[in-house]
Amino acid sequence: MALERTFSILKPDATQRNLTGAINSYIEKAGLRIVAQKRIQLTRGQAETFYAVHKERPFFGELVEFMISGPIVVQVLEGENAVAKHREVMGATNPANAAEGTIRKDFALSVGENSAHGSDSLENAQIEIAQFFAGNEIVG
Ligand code: DAT
Ligand code: MG
Repeated sequence: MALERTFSILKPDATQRNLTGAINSYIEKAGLRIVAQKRIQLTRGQAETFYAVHKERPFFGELVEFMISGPIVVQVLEGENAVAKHREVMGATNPANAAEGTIRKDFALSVGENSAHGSDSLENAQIEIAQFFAGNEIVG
């Protein structure tokens, strides 16, 4: 087991429905510590850069529009196996496929408006964290 940090977003559907505290409680109950957190409004450019890996996908335009449709909360989560643990507590991308008791099962509205983002690898976690946080903003 390794102490890791991963990058998390509470998406616009979560801030709009005032669910940030409820989702944070799932994160903390999973044993992850929120070691950095801020509420921001993404610019279109930031959203396009963040999701650049999906730019050829048919849903890219819709994804960017959604991500800039309201405030988001960006976070750094720390814990043992944080990347995999956070993916597990988020549940599957499509809430219809998400396991019971996961964030997306309990809160997501659709595959697009699915309440949460989590890094998919330690390497991507480091890249994503660096896009939104300076080192001195993360206090473990
Ligand atoms: P995840 O967020 O679980 O890592 P992903 O990286 O495959 O999933 O996709 C990024 C986001 O894009 C996802 O959270 C929601 C949106 N998305 C993915 N597949 C989609 C689809 N088929 N239709 C609409 N939006 C989709
Ligand atoms: Mg992904």
